[in-house]
Amino acid sequence: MGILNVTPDSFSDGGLWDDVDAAVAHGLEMAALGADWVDVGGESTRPGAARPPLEEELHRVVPVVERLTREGVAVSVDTMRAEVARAAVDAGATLVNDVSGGLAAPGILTVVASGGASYLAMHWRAHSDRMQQFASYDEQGGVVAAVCAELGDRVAQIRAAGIPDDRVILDPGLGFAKTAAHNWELLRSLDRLAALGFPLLIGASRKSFLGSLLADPGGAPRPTDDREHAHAALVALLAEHDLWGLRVHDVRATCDALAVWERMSVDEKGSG
Ligand code: PMM
Repeated sequence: MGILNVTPDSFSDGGLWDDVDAAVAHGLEMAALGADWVDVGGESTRPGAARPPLEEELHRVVPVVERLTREGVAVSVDTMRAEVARAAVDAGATLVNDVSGGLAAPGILTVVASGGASYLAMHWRAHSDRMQQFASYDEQGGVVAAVCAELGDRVAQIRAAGIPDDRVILDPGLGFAKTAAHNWELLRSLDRLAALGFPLLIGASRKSFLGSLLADPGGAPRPTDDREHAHAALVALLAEHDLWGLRVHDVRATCDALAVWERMSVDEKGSG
């Protein structure tokens, strides 16, 4: 899944694609490079981000969804708002990527149920301006147990809204109310997340836990646009987990890493 943030302030690609033509061209490029989905988002969720007004989010997202869909690209919409999900589905999006898993606007579940789209529910605890205050999991038996339990609660709400299980994908939400240590622990525990019984998507691309891993000797994190090699290494390590998807900025680097993994898992006679 290629990331297309049509925002002025996302942490990695903010401001790059806020013109519709540039955004559509980038979406088409990611699809041509091998992205099965292009994920169009009009709200930055980097830590500390303020929310855009509804009208602004609609204005950013809908024309891009419409144009990419018309070009035959499978589009998901990255939104927490029911109104944006509705408009994007009407414009052709077939997947709603809700980082709040329905907590920010419960009405989004009804929109998804009635619109026939699939639903990607991420683990989330609070909006970005205060989410890091909620990065504590000790009382719930640790981050993995808490994320599994809280995603399980989301699944109950999703089912109650009438979205069938075969249209649901789950995501542990790396970096959302999580420290770097929490993210690594979740990545080491994908089998426990998979035991929830739903396909999984992971979004690790260029996130700050990679920046802190690669910090310079003075402790300054590696800049956002220089974390791709580490991400590609992570992709190759994650490949064995049969994930539903990876949400990434660099589609080519991701596909290259997956090609290496795939070739390594085939023996010399060409069988798996
Ligand atoms: N991360 C971001 C935004 N949307 N959606 C899902 N499902 N999973 C994620 O990990 C995720 C997301 C923040 O990253 P960005 O600013 O690069 O889009």
